[in-house]
Amino acid sequence: MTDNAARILADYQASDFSISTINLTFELSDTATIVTNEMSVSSTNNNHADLVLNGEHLTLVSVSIDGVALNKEHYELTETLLTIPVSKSDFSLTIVTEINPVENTALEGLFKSGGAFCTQCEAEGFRRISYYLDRPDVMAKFTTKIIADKVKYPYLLSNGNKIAQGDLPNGMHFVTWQDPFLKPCYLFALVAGDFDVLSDSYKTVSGRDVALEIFVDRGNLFKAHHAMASLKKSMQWDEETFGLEYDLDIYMIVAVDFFNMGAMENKGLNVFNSKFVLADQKTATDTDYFNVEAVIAHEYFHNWTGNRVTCRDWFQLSLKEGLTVFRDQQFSADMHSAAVTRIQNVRVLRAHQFAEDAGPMAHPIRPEKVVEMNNFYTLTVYEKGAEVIRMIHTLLGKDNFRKGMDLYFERFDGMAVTCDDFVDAMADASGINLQQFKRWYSQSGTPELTVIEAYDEIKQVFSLTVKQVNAPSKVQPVKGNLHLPIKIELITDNGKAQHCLALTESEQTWQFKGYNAKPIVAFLSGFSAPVKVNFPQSNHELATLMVDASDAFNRWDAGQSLLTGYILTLVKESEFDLTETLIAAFAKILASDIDPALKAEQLTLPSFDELIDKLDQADPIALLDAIQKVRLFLAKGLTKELSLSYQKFQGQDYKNDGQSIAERALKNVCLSYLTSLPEYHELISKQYESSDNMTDTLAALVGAAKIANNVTDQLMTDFEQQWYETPLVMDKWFSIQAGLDSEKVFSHLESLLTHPLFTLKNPNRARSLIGAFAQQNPRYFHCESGKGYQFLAQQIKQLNDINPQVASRLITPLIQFERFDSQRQKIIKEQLLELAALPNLSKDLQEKLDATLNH
Ligand code: B3K
Ligand code: ZN
Repeated sequence: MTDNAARILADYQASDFSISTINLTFELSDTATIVTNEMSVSSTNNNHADLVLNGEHLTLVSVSIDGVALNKEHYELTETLLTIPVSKSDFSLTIVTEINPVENTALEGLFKSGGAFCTQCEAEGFRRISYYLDRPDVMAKFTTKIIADKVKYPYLLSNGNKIAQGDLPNGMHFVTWQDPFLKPCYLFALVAGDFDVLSDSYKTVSGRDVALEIFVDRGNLFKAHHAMASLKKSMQWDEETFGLEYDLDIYMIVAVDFFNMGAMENKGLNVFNSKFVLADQKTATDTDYFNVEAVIAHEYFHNWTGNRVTCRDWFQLSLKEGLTVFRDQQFSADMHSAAVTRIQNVRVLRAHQFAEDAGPMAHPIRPEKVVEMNNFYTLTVYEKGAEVIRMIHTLLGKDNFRKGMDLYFERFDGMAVTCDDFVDAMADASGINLQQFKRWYSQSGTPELTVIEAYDEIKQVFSLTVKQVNAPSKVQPVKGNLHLPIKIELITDNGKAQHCLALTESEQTWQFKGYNAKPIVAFLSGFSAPVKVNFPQSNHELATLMVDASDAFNRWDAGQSLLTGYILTLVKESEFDLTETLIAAFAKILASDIDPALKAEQLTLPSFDELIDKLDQADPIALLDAIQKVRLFLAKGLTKELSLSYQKFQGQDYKNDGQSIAERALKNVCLSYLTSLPEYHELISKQYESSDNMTDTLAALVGAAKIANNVTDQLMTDFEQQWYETPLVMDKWFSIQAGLDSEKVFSHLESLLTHPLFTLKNPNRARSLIGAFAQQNPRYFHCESGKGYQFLAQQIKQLNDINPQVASRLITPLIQFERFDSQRQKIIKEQLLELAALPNLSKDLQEKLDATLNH
């Protein structure tokens, strides 16, 4: 089996060996850390198999069994495996390895982030620390001793409880930690460094005191309070909502600047990207505050959904991720506006998950074939996975869902299980049959629904027919019908009626009696299923729904459909007249007294990514021009109203409560419309200069990047000088420059690559420039010359050697090239072929390029 061979779900076999305890000793050093790993190993069957341990980028120092050293003839060593023939069924195995944290730019295993040592083991990073059975169904009790220089590394942290500590000769010290819970190695963590610590405590519902500690870089303590408050809210919410209590005496969070993703739920010791911990008025936007709270909650919720009950194998990743995303979404909905939270979830799904599900890397939420597991931490597994859990919640109802969760923990606490186990617990607890529903786990692609209305005036019967199509793909040529809940509302002059329809067949018709006029249908209330809907409703009906539908998602969605209709027509017909219906509908919204945050969502145009999904092989520039026309049309038609709303909320003192956040959101949407008109450009520098918070400052700068004139340069220079020493804010600065709406962006990009603060080695920084350009500057990323694509491909080439995970994420817009016109497809394909020919192509990129080029 070669390294790049795919692993297949159907090939799963239980391990021939178990490991009951593992004692790790780390002698930390920048370039030569020594890891001593003593394991108690037992055979689980009579297969008499060799013990095959995973290990990568390790220097093996020694191996011994029951204290007897093995020499080289006694084992076989390759770049990825250590194979040891064994004759006993129970034995102690000690392996000593040497690793080089400083050279580890992939940021998997043990690495250095600034001055601190830290680890990232999920999915398969532990094998870069020591030889081990690196799979989630092998669960052991971990004891970890860390030895390091006392001055440089005063804090030595690992999972569980501290059981010993002391000083050692030569200025060294040690701390020993023991985690009483069995866990797979992907949940192992170690951190060593010098930090400021924010300490607090939480009394659980049963009265236990839990110490809470947040570790941040020195000088950043004042930015950790929001994270701490978020943690406490999460702990309380999980007790109240699911009866789930924290289980150790201490919960630690460490913020680091070098991190591949958002955060990691290691047992008792979460490691976080500092982006999702640090927040204060001056440096964090309202969105940053929201995200810090959501990610803190997400990782905390993993303690039960992920850690106490974990995955049998990595194909089951959505067991913990889909469920935990659903839980964090529910939490955010309870903490803030449920409607706005839901709308934002749907935007992400439509803009990005649908594209993934239609592209070359499409996979079911439970993938069946994986080359590099890190490639499967996707919007599909996470966000669509959460939608699947949400549908179970809708089909069962809240109370039955809770019963299902209780049964799930009763059956599986302390175990490594499958998605089927979860769904079975839900079905058994509720008595609701979920057999057909399980297809959501094995089928990829976004289902498409077509809705047909019929009204019989004589019988006074309204009927609604819904068809579902699950289009075949190369990998899945035959797909079955799915079981999905469709919530609707029928609206007439006499009233409104809500229904929840269960669609299970390819076509079903529902009849509603006693209608003396045809009702207007609000379809898919709350976005009750992750589907595309083809339901031609008239502009008049949509305008009515925008105001009259009971469900906020439906009201918002009707507005989005109306706007989408106009924009897509404009893509085809450049001289199409925009009607007053649009102006009237949006004027009504602006004048209404609904939550300003919801207004902001209603006024926000569907994004480029959401729209391109509705076109076939589109010219991206034609789409952008159409969006711009509608934006200008609304700005001109609603100037007075926009300006009134803007003035109403501009210039207030900063407050961090829901109402103020909502008002800022609305104000800044108004700003972005108004500043598409030259006579309002001056608002940009005015707002920038008077701002007392990052939300308003950034909104002004985004506006500046759109107008791209000398004011832009001035503001950018000012901002750079002010924030040069603050990495997370400088990330924003890089992103805004990457979004410059001018041909000049290319020369800017080139000079930013050589900016003293730029480095591809820091994932946040790499993403802030390269990712932001590819995702937030469609006009120049997709420019006809192909320069944008070339720029991205060049950077991916370098990242391939530095950090394959980051490279593999950034390649997404290129592999989805079939969405664009044939000329662009050709240029992108050339870039992909060049990348595929790289001499040291990582398996992360290789898997995606194979799927794309053989699509
Ligand atoms: N479980 C981690 C993600 C690990 C990603 C590995 N490439 C964070 C989370 O989902 O909570
Ligand atoms: Zn997660």
